[in-house]
Parts: sequence; structure tokens; C-alpha cells
Amino acid sequence: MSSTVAGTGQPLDHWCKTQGAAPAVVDLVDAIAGGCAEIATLLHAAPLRGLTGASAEVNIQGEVQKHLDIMTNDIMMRRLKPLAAVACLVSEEEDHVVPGQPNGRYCVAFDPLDGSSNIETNSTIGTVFSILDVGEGVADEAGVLAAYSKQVAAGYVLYGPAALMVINVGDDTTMLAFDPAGGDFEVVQSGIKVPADAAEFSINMSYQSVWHADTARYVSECLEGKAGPRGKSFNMRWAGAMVADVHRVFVRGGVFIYPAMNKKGSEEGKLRLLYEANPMAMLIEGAGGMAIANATPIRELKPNSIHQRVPLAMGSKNEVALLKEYAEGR
Ligand code: AHM
Ligand code: MG
Repeated sequence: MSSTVAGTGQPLDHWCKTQGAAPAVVDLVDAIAGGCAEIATLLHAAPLRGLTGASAEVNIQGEVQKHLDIMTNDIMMRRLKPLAAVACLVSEEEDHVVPGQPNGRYCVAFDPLDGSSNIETNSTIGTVFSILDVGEGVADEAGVLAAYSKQVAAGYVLYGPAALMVINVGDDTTMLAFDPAGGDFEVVQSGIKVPADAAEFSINMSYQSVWHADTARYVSECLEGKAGPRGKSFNMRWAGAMVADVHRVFVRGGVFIYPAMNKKGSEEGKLRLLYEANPMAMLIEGAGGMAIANATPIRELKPNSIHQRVPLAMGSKNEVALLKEYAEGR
């Protein structure tokens, strides 16, 4: 008996409509999907075109940009900026809010290429996005930050052996796969549910010496296995790209952690609230999981800048609840 789940053939825009997304949001999602399809093609050709290395540019966060960081950002900007519904854009690769159209009402915040240190090893990378209803004509940082609770859609596209999209437009978290022949994403699994319990965690263990006590306690109890307080064995995985690590959580449960650390520059972890943590949090919550920054739900955090970093733990509800309990005692 095969455990393969075939696609339903339902295209992305049709699925968005069945979820009750506003027509303008469907248009935005469609444009994002088009951009991601273009990025998937670009990534396939990148080694042949000598595009897997670093550029001479550094972004506002002091990170050296890869050629592909810049090119994928250009693709998303080119696709989104002219759309009537776009009030403004926020990108990991842009220092400031980028204005869209005067009557646009939405801000699309995105990381065009997440996990870009995986580029040179030909490992999984992705694009992450969040759509905020900022109100007509809002194109400044204060306006974007004020709309933090008006998130109408979120998703990511993972460029692995297949290009997969996981998306939520206000209801179900659903997975779609890109069909290169048809040029569209089609539903492969709707209404994803992250199991409440799991026995797999994902954290970069090399930072152990600078973890806070609550993170160290959670991980060491997992490592103690059956004989320890958790009474079961845990597996560990770290892909080095959040999209890949969180995708695994959607497929088989688990917890993904990028914590606050006792290390200069990592006091608030690494991942950015607006275009990395928030979109993943909407997806995880839509699938019945939990997403926290220390002990606070990610989606309740009021951002103070567009590139703000947050500590992050997300995934199976009971695992994240335990991390929250430990963080409360910090
Ligand atoms: P990026 O957006 O610059 O690629 O950074 C984000 C990535 C995440 O995808 C991943 O989880 C993390 O950085 C890995 O960081 P580290 O190398 O510290 O483990
Ligand atoms: Mg990133």
C-alpha cells in the first residue's frame, strides 16, 4: 500500500477564494507565487551561472548579501511594487519601507531567500512572507508597525527537491506543490495539523555555552531520553534554514527553537519578527501549534522596528507550552 498523497489539482487562487480571502489578497498571493516560481527557476540555474557566492554588498543588519539574496529581492519587488493593492513593502534586504501604490492598502513583508548560507551547499532554502492590512496609502515604518495585529495572510515557499508552499489566509494552514508543467501551485494537503506531542527538537547546539538556563534545561531533559524526566527518547535535526526546519515540524511535529542568548548581538536571538517569526507563527497557530518569544505569543508582540529580532520557539503545542513554562521562570 502506498502512503503517497497525490495533489487535489486545486490551484492556489481557487483555494484562496474558498478560504474567504479578499480579492486583493488573492491577487497578492498570486503575485507572490509567481515570484517564487521565478525564484525556483533561478535557483536551478544558479551554479551554472556562478551565482552561489557572496556579493560585495552588506545589508542594514550587517550581513553580507549573497548574489541570490539581491536577485530574489529584485524579483519580489518587481512583481509586487506595481500592484494596486500594495501600499508598501518590507524586505530583509531593504533598509527601509519601500512605497507601493498610493491607493494600496496592504504591506507585504518578506524574506526573499531565507537560509541563504545554505546556498553554497545546495541545501534547502526558502521565501517567507506576511501580508498586513496597513490601511490605504500607509507607506511609513510607524504605520506598518501599528498594523502588527492585522495580519491577513502568511506563508513560505521551500525550494527543496520540490517547491512547496505552506500558506494561511485566515483559516486553514495548507500545503501546495509547484507543478512545473502547469506553472502553478496545487493543493497537496489542506488543514494541516501539527501533532500536540512530539519527540524531535531543532536547535543549533553549537550555542550551548551561551544559552539561558531555561533553554539549556529543556534540551538537556530531551537528551536524557527515557531515563530522564521526559520519559522518552528525542531526535534532533538542524537544517540551518528556518523554512526547512519548520517545514519538518508541519510534516511530523516537533519544536523549532532559535533562542535569546548571552552573546553580544544575539540577546534577542537572530530571526526577524515581521518577515520570519510572525508569518511562521500564523502558519503554526493555524495548524494547532504554538509560537512564542520567551513566554509571550509571537503574534501578540508589538514590533518596535521593521528589522526587529525575536527569540523564537514554535511547533507542537505541548512542547512549546513546556518551553513557555521554563521561560516564565527565567
Ligand atoms: P538569513 O535570513 O540571513 O538566511 O538567516 C536566517 C537563518 C534561518 O533560516 C536559520 O534558522 C538561521 O538563520 C540559522 O542560523 P545559525 O547559522 O545561527 O544557526
Ligand atoms: Mg531569513
